[in-house]
Amino acid sequence: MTQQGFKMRLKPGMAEEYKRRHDALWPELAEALATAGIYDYAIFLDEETLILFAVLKLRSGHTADALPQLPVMRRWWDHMADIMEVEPGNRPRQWPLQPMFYFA
Ligand code: RM4
Repeated sequence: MTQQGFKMRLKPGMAEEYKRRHDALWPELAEALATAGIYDYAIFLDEETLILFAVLKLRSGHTADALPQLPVMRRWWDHMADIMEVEPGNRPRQWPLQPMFYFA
């Protein structure tokens, strides 16, 4: 297992909508994430800066690097592009975070 933390950024005024869309996460996307070896995936919002802090776990042998090629991932990113900061192509802008502490 490895753990990964990264941040993304929400557009102003979109917190409720972001939460609403993730509460209704598409089952086919949940399946794609699980099949890629992702679990224990959480996203928190810092309301002051609009930073979305994400933390997830990856099973050994995971295929998370191939997720951006999946049509369902692309569709989800298109669906989210109006409420998050995204790169050209609608992938969310993402900044890696350094692990500093872990208590199991
Ligand atoms: C986020 C963003 C991420 C995705 C999660 C499920 O808003 O689109 O890329 O992993 O949703």
